[in-house]
Amino acid sequence: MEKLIITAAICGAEVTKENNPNVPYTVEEIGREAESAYKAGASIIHLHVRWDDGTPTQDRERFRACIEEIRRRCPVVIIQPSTGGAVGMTDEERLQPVELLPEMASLDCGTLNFGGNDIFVNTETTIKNFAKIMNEKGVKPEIEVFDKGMVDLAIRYHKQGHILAPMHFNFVLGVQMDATVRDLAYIAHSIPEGSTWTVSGIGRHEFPMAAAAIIMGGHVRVGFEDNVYISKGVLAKSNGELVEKVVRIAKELGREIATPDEARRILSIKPRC
Ligand code: KMH
Ligand code: ZN
Repeated sequence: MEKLIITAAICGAEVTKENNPNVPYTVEEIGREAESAYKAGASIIHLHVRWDDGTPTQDRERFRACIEEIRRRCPVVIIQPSTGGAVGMTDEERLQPVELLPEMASLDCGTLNFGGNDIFVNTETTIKNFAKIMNEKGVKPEIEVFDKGMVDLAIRYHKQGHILAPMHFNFVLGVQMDATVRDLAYIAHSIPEGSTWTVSGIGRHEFPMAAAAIIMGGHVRVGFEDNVYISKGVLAKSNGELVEKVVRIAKELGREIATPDEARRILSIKPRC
């Protein structure tokens, strides 16, 4: 089995300091949280950024400042900006961090309900355009799928030449599709041979889905974007604490942790010079 790639989604766009006071907003806080996750064993930082008051933004210069701060603290970690941003943002807003030529970026492969009246819109035109720009710039997409239909859509777009192999999927379970071992097994068996996958279990599903992925040979995402608790009713002190828990589970189950360079090899990411 390959070593385990741990991604830390340190910030997100929806969770706030009211949910957990340790959710980072400022450049310094984002750097601190990325460093805590990296030191604990994360090789990828899935990155959203905020203004100092907590408002989510896809502003290119804010991303630049946060990426520089993360690079200063952990030069080798893989930084994966979000192109999902927050519900309601335009495609142009969302694409801004890709201009900074990160090694990876998220690519959301479908539209879904996002609570209340919110709809997270990803039309066919959006997905194909985002994929085209990422291909042109040599940015490896992490294909975000919230249900099995989005896997099918990604495979269709791959066959049409829009999304390149080897594909790397993130199964976000517990929003639209259930976060059960049955559903994880179903979706993990639906991706093409040679693809890789990670799972993000939302809320209380974070660690059970992590344990399942560790056993199944997949990879794991944790972090405040998905879950703010270290155990039932106990807020996590940092993203690093969430990563440490995954590392402990993996060690108990005999799975080694990948370094960023090992993650680059597993995901076929060409390092930037
Ligand atoms: N905040 C969500 C609307 C991504 O990062 O690509 C979108 C999201 C997915 O978090
Ligand atoms: Zn995200």
